[in-house]
Amino acid sequence: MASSSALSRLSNLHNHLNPTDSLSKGVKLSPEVTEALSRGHAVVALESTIISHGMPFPKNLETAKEVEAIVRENGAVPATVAILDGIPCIGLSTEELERLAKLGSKSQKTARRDIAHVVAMRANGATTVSATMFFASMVGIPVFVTGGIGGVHRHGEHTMDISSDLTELGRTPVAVISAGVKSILDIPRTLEYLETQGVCVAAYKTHEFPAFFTESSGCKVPCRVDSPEDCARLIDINMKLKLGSGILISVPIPKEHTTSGSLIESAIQSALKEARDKNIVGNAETPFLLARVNELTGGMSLASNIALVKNNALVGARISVALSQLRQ
Ligand code: PSU
Ligand code: MN
Repeated sequence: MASSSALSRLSNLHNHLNPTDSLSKGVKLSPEVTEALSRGHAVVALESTIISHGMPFPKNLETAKEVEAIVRENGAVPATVAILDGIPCIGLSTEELERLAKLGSKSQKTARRDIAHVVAMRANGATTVSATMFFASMVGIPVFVTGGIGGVHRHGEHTMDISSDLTELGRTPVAVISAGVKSILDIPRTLEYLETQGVCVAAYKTHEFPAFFTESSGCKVPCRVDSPEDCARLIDINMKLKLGSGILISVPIPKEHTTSGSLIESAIQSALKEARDKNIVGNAETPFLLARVNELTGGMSLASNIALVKNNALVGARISVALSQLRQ
């Protein structure tokens, strides 16, 4: 009988694509990502909507570069995902990253439902969590770092505005490292929805689900993890059992960077009211709320946002390294 490490090597090989495979699948991998995947080294996928629609230029570019640097310093290769001129790219060059950051909201916010359209139009698309998970899974990258994921919007029980990030987590075996869900959303309903989708929701060094700008949401999580190795084991078992669903690993914002909860809450309330008054709905709502909350908090929310993304990159890179060691 083959040993379990031989089995995991086999399944690794199966997951890895060479450049010819990737072109035949209609995606382009950067040379660095191709090399890392073929050697079984740690790779961390990164989304691009956070760059194009989540932060203003030039802070977005600066942050994207710093996040990639943190991933590298911690032993993994960053693979930022975006669609450029209709080609899904996994791993961007500095020029490509700059192009995307400058395009900002002129690029199309691309969730799973938008992928075929953006590619068919040979357009530029910034991938959300759902689309990034799709591409990461396609090429065998099991770890993906972001700031916050989408969720069930407030009043979602009436509008049915539920981010496709949640259904993607139910159908794609990628671990998403995030700081939880912003309280612009309905956090308890988001967790209920993830349970229905069969998603393993874990919290890092805590029993509580974090609320992005603050460490606590008042909601407990079913699974606590205390180290990168704990997370790596969870991801490895999820893959070996072929559960097929994703894992949400929520990492609370570091204490020193939390924005005052009451300041954020009042900014969120004003921004939500404005969105309703201006009838801003659908995929425009999240970028609108992010920008308004930042204006209303005098830039404090952006500073917190950047700090937590960097912290997630650090944790995510360590998880990815622990996972590649486990699968050696
Ligand atoms: N939440 C954030 N920052 C972001 C997003 C969400 O704090 O940049 C982006 C992510 O790309 C996420 C997307 O996948 O918004 C969700 O959008 P929607 O709510 O339209 O599904
Ligand atoms: Mn939506």
